[in-house]
Amino acid sequence: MDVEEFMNNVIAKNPGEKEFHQAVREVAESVQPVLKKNPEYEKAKILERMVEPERQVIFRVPWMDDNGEIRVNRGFRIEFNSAIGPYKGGLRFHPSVYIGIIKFLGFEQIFKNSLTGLPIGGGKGGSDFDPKGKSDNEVMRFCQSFMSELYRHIGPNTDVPAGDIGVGGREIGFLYGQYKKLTNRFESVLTGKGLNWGGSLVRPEATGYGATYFAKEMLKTRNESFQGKTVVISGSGNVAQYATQKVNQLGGKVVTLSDSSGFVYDPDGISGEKWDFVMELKNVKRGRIREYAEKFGVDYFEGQRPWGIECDVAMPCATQNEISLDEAKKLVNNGCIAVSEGANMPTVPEGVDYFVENEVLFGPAKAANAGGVATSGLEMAQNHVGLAWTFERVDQELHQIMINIHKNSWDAAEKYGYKGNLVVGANIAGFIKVADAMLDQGLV
Ligand code: NDP
Ligand code: 2IT
Repeated sequence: MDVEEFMNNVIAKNPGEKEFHQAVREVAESVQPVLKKNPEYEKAKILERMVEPERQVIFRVPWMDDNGEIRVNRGFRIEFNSAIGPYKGGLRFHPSVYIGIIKFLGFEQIFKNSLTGLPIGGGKGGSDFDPKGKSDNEVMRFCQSFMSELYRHIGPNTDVPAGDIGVGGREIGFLYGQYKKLTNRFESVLTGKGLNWGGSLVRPEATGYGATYFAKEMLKTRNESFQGKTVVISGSGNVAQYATQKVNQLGGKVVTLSDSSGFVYDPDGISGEKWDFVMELKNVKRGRIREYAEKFGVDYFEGQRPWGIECDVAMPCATQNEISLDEAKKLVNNGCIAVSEGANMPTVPEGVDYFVENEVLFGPAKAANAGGVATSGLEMAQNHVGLAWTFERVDQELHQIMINIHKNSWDAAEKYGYKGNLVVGANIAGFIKVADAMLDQGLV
């Protein structure tokens, strides 16, 4: 297959969706050796079919703010691929959301979910709604309006949304309440639910823990561990918070956290009561990370990202394209040996290439952050049998899934002549399972 020609078609058909183009190009390039070896995939136009979502829903979300003013947002749910299971993927509420963001996330989700080894297809949704500065009541009214349309498109065996940026426990609660009111059904239609109403232990921790377990596996291949390592983390939301906790537990020291306004640098490490402060600040007070620097008397860098700080391991846990090529170079120059992507597509393509060329242990998002959706799969499994597993059991399953993802990605890379390249390995391992399922199911 000629990748340039393929990409020209994708770009012509999906104009202006640059994040989607970026995600598709990486997969298309990675799977070329597989297509060469297995002409049946090309003959069945598997890749051409994969880049076309099975269904895309775009809808109006009107709601009333606390001043009685009417606001209108746009809602999305893209049901990308159901070859191996019901559509599964998060909802993102952020002002930057447009169709190109939801499509890149939904496309990535297909391969990520495949890597988990669980029967879940790929989907994603969200809205350009900005939860920042909104009251709990405003968030509730928005979520109720959003679900008033979404409910007719989802279901426990059809499509099961969860959280992403701007959608956490609070939002999942309001969404679930409205779904239940509209359908009169208490069922596993969302994950990330509260523990009292069908949620799973470890789901809040899962993405951050998983990305850290993945980094641990990468470090092992060089007889290294987190013990005594300095770790730079971006973001201070769900993924960053629990990556920080797990790094601390494994003997590492996390020296930075950030939000969209800037980053804090705490050379003594963010742990213990300092970590508790972040949890309260971000999840209850919904404040800014700058307040951490004020509270503990450390440096705050307004408008900057943390990649210039010296570290052994970097974990981008905020958003897409948050590590530029220059920042990748800075990290390598400063001695960074491993990068584990907690966020989705946080490194620009040139940065990914630079890490790989310089033999940095690089865990691409669809492998490294798959622990979140994997644990969502475990939440669904518990819901289906009406049980709630212990923390230890879920954590063990999550840990084993991350070990398997690392091994399967490693093995696939080696098999196709890209030893050590987990970008190629994860794309290939994720792709083959979905491609084979599509072949089995005929032209649908
Ligand atoms: P949260 O909303 O809990 O936190 C997001 C964090 O990233 C905040 O600190 C936020 O800062 C920062 N951030 C968001 N957008 C930007 C931006 N444009 N520029 C700079 N900083 C930004 O989200 P999560 O922690 O859940 O998600 C973080 C990343 O992890 C995302 O890429 C998400 O897709 C990915 N992910 C999440 C999973 C999950 O289970 N939650 C699973 C797998 C991946 P601010 O508050 O200032 O906006
Ligand atoms: O990007 C992701 O994998 C998520 N936001 C989690 C999706 C899920 O269904 O748990």
